[in-house]
Amino acid sequence: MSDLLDLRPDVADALRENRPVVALESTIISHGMPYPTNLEVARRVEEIVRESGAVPATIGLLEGRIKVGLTEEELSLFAQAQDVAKVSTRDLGLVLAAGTKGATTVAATMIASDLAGIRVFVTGGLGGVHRGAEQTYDISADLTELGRRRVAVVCAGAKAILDLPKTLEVLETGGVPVIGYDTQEFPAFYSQTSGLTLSASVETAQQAALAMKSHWELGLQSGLVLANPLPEADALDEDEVEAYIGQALAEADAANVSGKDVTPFLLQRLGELSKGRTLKANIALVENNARLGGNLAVAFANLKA
Ligand code: PSU
Ligand code: MN
Repeated sequence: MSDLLDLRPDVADALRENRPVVALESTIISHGMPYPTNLEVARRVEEIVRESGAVPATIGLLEGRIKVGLTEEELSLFAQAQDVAKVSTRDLGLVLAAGTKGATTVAATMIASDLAGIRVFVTGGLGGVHRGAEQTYDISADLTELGRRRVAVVCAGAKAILDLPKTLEVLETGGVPVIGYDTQEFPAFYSQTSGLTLSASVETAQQAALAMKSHWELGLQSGLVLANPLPEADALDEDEVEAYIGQALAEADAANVSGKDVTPFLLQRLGELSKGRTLKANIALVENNARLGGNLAVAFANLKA
């Protein structure tokens, strides 16, 4: 295991004893939601994972180390500090070398999870192929790491701000199974459906755990996606969200927002335009994913026992 990893003692114990652990990312805390909601959600998500019988490990970079399992104090730091970099694959080594604070994206969290031996990771929505990528080439490194890290990512699909058909195509190219949980369709983050049919679906966490086991028994090095639609009661009207996305994208373009600032900008503008309703849905779907991710980690640990 890399010398750069610092495992919180309860995470280290659980991993050594083959007990279930769930990785959680910190970009959603530092760059995905406003304070203090972000801190409340980060705590609540950990609590849900614990209730399911798994140990939560929120991952972030501090003082040149990859912290696997942030303390309560560290969580609060990531929720409030203004000088936390958004860290994807390309940034990891540099931020560690500089010894500065870094919040890990899906891509960077997958790398840390894989190194630590944590096979289940819960987030809100994947990064993916941005709309207009044929001009901008903006494709999240989340998809690259999904193609080469042995981690199952539980999410509500990819964020609705993206080009979802192209995102699925890139995942297919990367050899990443995208499995619908109790659905045949790829969920669209704020809504349960996207009109895009998936090649696989499961009805239980146990079935998903079996798929992980076979996938990796083959020696495949890619991850899996378990796509979990948000609860119906929390879903937003698709046409309404589309209108907000159209406006937010136009504003991003006008303000020359590019690169890693695009996703945080869009999420924040959607929250403002919807008067907080997209944020509320985002919270509901992350909590919903934490529940499923906890169960998945427990089922996967039972297979190995
Ligand atoms: N899921 C959420 N909110 C977020 C993210 C995911 O509900 O803010 C973050 C993840 O960290 C993901 C990142 O990796 O957005 C994607 O950023 P980009 O498109 O720049 O790769
Ligand atoms: Mn990007």
